[in-house]
Amino acid sequence: MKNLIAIIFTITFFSSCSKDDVTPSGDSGIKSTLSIQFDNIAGDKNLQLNTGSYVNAAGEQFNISLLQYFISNIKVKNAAGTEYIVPQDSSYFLVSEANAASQFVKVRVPEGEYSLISFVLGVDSLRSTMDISKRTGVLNPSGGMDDGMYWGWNSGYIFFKMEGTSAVAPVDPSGQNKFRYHIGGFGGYNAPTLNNIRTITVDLTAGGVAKVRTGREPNIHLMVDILKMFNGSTTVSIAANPTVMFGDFSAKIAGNYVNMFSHDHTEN
Ligand SMILES: [Cu+2]
Repeated sequence: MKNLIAIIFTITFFSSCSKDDVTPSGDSGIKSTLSIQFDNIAGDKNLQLNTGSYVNAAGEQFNISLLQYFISNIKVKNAAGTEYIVPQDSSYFLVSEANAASQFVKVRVPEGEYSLISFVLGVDSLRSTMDISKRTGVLNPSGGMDDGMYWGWNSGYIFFKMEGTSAVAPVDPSGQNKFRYHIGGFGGYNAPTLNNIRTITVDLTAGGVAKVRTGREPNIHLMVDILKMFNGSTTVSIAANPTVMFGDFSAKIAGNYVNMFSHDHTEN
């Protein structure tokens, strides 16, 4: 009996990717939950930390040991062009490949049908410089942020952090051939500096609009292809740039990683 309950729970839990279609209610102003799934992949492969092996456009084979990034400032738009901005205080998320639950970002939006979603990859400059009391939850730099996504007051948050190993990377003190991409830069606090804040807009029309209404939780299933970080307008070579942090080359990586996100489908 216990096994049966476990099976029913498992089916219920994993069936969120195959909901039936139902007619949505009208635009009532009542808010309901919208889920946005960040499904990390590497080309045509599912991303597997440590065990997965991938090859970039430079022909370098590598593994990924860590992948996490901030998603913030979420907005949705319906076909009529009406935009809804999720209240900013409820619009900061840390997506981590090591934490399955974190890959489902949940926001409250008015009931309606949304054909466009946009979000910031990173943390905006205003929030980065706010008093610590306004930077709680995933933004709390001191409260057990063991994921190390904060550099300090002037440099701010690391927006995107990816680490792994590759035979072409130099050997670090731990004896591993490690590469590290820690990308951030919010444009400066006292003086303008590097600004790697990027807004990503995804059209949902082809893959299916999100029908938000009470009692259902539509899920916008996005694919996040980490190979696009290497393969874009700049071909990023691990051998040439094994460690990229707060420096000019990080803008090239940000220029590539804006193209990681694509809409696969929506479960309504
Ligand atoms: Cu899905």
